[in-house]
Amino acid sequence: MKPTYYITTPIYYVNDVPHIGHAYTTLACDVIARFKRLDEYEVFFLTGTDEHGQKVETAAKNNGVNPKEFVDKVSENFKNLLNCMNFSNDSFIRTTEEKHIKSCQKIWDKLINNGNIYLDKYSGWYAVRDEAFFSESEIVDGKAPTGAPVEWVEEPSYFFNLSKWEQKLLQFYESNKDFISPKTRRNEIISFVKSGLKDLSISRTSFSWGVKVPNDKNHIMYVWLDALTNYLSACEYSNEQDDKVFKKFWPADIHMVGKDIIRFHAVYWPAFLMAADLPLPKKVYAHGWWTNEGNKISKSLGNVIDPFELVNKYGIDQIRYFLLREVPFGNDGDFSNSQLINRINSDLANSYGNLFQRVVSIIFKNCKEIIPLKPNKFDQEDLTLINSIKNNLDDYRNLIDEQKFDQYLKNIWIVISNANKYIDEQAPWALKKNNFERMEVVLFTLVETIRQISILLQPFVPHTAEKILDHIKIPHDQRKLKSVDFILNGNIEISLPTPLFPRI
Ligand code: ME8
Repeated sequence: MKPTYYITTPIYYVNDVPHIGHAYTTLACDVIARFKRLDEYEVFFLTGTDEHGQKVETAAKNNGVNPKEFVDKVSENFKNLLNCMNFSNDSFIRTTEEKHIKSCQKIWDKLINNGNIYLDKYSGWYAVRDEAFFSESEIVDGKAPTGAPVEWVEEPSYFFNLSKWEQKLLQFYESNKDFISPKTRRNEIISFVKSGLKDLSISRTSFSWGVKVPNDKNHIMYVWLDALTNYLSACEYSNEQDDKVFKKFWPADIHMVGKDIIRFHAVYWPAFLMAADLPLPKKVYAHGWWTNEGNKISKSLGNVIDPFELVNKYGIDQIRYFLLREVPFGNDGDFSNSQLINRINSDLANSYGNLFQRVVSIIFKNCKEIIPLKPNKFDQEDLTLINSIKNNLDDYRNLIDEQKFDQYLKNIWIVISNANKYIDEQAPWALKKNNFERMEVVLFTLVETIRQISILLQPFVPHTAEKILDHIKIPHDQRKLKSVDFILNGNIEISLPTPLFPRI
């Protein structure tokens, strides 16, 4: 039986259109999901939309439609982003779906039956933009610490006894060192929990766009309890008849989020799960924040980066590569058009694209359009190149497990650059006249190296890697990670390729 791997993105609020930040998180998950599939895991890759709460209700009102009509429409924009970026999610959850509503009510019942929910009254600050409660001491110049405007809320509310879970959470972080990644986030969360947790208001009565609290018509669930539960709903937590899927995939291997929502995922979520007697996810990874040419990305500044436009202008694989290569994952990054163009021209067109183009053209011209047969004997420099990926597969596995995408790509680009140097040094065009056999060994070595590189690049630049592997006629069942270990047979007829990455 294959090992399983469950990976999730945040579910995005449908108050607005998708932007580059949403595309970035889902892209990181897509790369991991694709890599794990290549490594023969059974993957469940989930994304979706967060459709309840005051923020969405207000957005619907501002658009003059009822919330259901509004969420149906905006949720489509997020679905369209999947195609646009070539994402390979296995499921798309919407929090207005029946099975999700049932899940929320099931976890609520579990929490209340376990004695972790009580009825009281909330009075304090609430920021609709963050959908979060803030204590008096957190308010800075009349605003939430995130800069969001706050309003005073006073209403009856159910509370979750978060304070009771403080020590258990700290123990859990202590015995699961990778649960919160990267390390800086872990430290931040531990000191937040150590500073003392207050019980959490988990229902609202002043508006109605949410999941109804079981047995109390006046309350709807706090949107974050509702939203976090999506990770259970999608793997059939509420399916009482059949728990196979839930047993197979829960707990999730990784919840990928932005650093803005780490507290909800690394504090509230594990506390809810412990209180409901459910197993905890293995990892929460909070990545950094993109700015646009130095400025915070925001609708009011009019500088939102539209992923649909970028892909139309530069190409899907180009954008996928740039986003994960340019900034070490976990760090904040600044989006700049000139950097994007540099990366496309230097890394993709001049290095990877050119390597493939040169090798195939030389074979086309000098070997009667046929990739030479596997030679019986290699020189040391041929083997060094051929083994540079093959001998390091576990390093690539680790880099994906540690979410070090830029390092993974840097390592591959070292091989690409070595392969380009090897062509110059071996000069196969010169060998043609005096050592035809050696020329064939050199060209074979290069195609074999391109094969391995392209297998490993499939998760990042799926269209391009597919084009190359198709071009050198690698069968689909030989494109797995373990296929890197085979060696090409050669004797394959090829045509002249068109450039993979047009220079900009
Ligand atoms: O918070 N840079 O949804 P949301 C990088 N519904 N990533 C960014 C980004 C930026 N400038 N802007 C957004 C919510 N993101 C809740 C989540 S989960 C149970 C509920 C990404 O639409 C990043 O992943 O505000 C961030 O955490 C997420 O979008 C916030 O999306």
